[in-house]
Amino acid sequence: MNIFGYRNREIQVIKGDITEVEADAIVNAANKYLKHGGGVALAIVKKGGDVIQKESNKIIAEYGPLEVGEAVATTAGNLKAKKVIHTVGPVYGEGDERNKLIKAVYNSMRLADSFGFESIAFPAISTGVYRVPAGLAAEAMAEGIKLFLDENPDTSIKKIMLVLYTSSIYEVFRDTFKKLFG
Ligand code: AR6
Repeated sequence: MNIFGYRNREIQVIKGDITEVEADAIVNAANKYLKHGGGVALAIVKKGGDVIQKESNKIIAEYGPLEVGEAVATTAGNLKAKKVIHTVGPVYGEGDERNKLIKAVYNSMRLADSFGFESIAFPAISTGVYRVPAGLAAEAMAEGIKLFLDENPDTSIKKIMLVLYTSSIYEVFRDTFKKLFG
């Protein structure tokens, strides 16, 4: 584990499975329709229970599909977290990937803050099915965290965790966060 600090907040870069993490909110790398059919989304629904997909369906029925960079919350079902925050990252090649990832991180943190949460855990958004290179995702996610903490110095969030599933993506995030926060 690697621990960094920024504006009196703790940032942890961890290799692991986000469904096992103890955090008030865990973030899901979702699609616009909140159809949790693969990747980290499927792992979250499998362990958290079908109630997560059911609440997701309700959100879509009521509000329509999400925009890239938007974030919404559902129950976390059987997971240790209090909420799952679903955000939509960009597909590599669609354009403006960096800003869209910054927005996804910012909006997820804003939502966690609105619940008064003290901890939030992120996966490497867009680096699986959506094919964004890990270096680009790591830099943009770090920038999103910085921006949120710069603009919201009194946030309830005290701990931000990056939970990376594969060794290669973990190494890229560790090195990038060391460069930017170390
Ligand atoms: N814990 C942490 N990270 C994980 C886990 C886990 N249990 N499982 C996978 N990852 P992806 P995307 C990593 O594809 O690229 C889904 O079908 C994985 O190694 O889950 O944003 C959605 O429903 C990768 O680094 O998300 C969308 O349709 C990272 O999570 C679409 O994929 C993200 O990979 C979203 O694609």
